[in-house]
Amino acid sequence: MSEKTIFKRIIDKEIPANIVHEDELCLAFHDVNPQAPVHVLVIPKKEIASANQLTGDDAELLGHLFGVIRTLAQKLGLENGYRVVTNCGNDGGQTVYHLHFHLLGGRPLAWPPG
Ligand code: DGP
Repeated sequence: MSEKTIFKRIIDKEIPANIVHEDELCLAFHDVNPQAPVHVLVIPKKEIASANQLTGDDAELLGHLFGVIRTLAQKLGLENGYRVVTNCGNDGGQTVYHLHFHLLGGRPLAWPPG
């Protein structure tokens, strides 16, 4: 059996995280290495390696995750806007192979990304 990812260990409460939201489908917590004044990760509890592994069966889950993102953006004071990012694979800069959405805000964010 393959090893648990760090995010699965956070879901299972084996390691701590600064959790800002939890429900039956997902978890959201502050990124350990924030790139903006607000940098939260929103992850499904379902083990999906990346956006590249999503299927039509995950449509409802994705809708739920984006609803949580919208609620958190409001709760965290991002009324000026925010960015949602999912890094996918090596060239995408993904380091943890458990699907996650970065919610970034609290300052103007440059475009294009590096
Ligand atoms: P990515 O490069 O898209 O796979 O982003 C992974 C993010 O996860 C990165 O911004 C740092 C964050 N991260 C990695 N390990 C931990 C951890 O143990 N706790 C928390 N809170 N964040 C972590």
